[in-house]
Amino acid sequence: MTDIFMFDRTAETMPCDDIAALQCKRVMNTLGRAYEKVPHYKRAFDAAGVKPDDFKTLDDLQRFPFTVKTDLRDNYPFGMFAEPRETLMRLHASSGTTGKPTVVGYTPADVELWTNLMARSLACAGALPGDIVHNAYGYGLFTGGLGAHYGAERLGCTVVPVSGGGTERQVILLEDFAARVICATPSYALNIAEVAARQGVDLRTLPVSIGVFGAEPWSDALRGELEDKLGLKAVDIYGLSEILGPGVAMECHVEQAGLHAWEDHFIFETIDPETLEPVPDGEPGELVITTLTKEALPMVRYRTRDITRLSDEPCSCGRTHRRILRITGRDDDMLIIRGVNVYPSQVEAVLVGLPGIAPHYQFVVTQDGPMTALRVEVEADAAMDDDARTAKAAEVQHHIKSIVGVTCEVAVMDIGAVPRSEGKAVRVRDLRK
Ligand code: DLL
Repeated sequence: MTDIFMFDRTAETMPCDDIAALQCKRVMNTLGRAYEKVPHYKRAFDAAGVKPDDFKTLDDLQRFPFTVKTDLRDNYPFGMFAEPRETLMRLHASSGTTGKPTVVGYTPADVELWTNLMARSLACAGALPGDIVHNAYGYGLFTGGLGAHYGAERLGCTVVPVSGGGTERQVILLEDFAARVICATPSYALNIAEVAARQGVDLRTLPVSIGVFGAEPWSDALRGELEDKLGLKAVDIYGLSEILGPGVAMECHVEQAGLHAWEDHFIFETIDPETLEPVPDGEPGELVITTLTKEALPMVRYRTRDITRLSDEPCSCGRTHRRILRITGRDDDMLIIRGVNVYPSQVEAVLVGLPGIAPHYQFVVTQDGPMTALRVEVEADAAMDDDARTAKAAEVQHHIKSIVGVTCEVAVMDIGAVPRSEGKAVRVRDLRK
């Protein structure tokens, strides 16, 4: 790694054994602090009959209880913090579908850690000191905007803190400021590309050449579409508020084949969400993360609900951290339609690139007697008469059935009828409740 970076990059290429030794040392600290400072962890460890001292080797982590989102809700707002509220520098929150938000807190050291990991992540994406970074992640309680902002500044970039929304203006700024890097959700990047086309701006001719896309599931098919429409290299970024925010794992621009999970600061496991037993690398499972260096909000075996696979295939970029393969979706977004498990991103992969269909879609879920029924609303990419629409719907339905294995109704809507996103896309309208 070159030394033009203003943060330490040696950990990215550490030998795997050294990473494991570091994890072992650091996790003892997390377990001890959680047990001593957070009543929830004391109760949970005691109920499971384990003490921090029982941890001797990394395998022992499996003896410790999981933490789940409702633990944060039950201790709302500050009950999970391991440091006094007065010492915190920042609060963020993510809104749930029901009730109170999930609140997370950061000490100055936590913000410093986050900043460095985001700088590391942006460099991994191919960003360089001196680049202009157009940051279209939302600023506010959502961690995307400020997380990318601090990281880009630490990397030595010039940040355009545009946030989400005002899409016409986004296009003007991309053109006038000539950013080399754009940060956005993939669905919002697609929206920007569509608005640019309407404004007569061809984004492919602009200097923007790296897209740092994440915060929601997306498919390799959409990656191809975004690379084509924006004329850039699209890389995936992963993170969640409960663990840090963006910058927990990042795809490298070299292989674009899964996200390097920053194992010097987190331990990653995958489990079967039903049996809670570990699943081997390469098999799909729910991602479970333990923080190693967070002060305010230590997380022990946090069940993310995100379904992915871990890979220890070496990467030609030289980074040694194992990779998280593309996240197919959240366990709680998975639908079971006539016995078939289906995630929105699987259907996205079918739709993108189908002739006559725009890459915008939404699932509408209804109850049909004892069965759950799925209607997939897609959009025509040009005006269509009723006969053409019916034929197109049958074609899309056939593709979904043959590739994803699920039978669903398909509605081909007018251009613009599927809602556009300015942040995380709403992929599912559940009318069952
Ligand atoms: O979405 C943090 C973030 C901001 C990540 C900007 C990347 C870029 P939350 O709002 O707490 O935090 O939502 C976290 O979003 O558990 C996943 O379900 C989903 N998610 C995040 N990144 C990806 C990704 C931010 N690359 C939740 N692929 C996570 C798929 C993702 N899903």
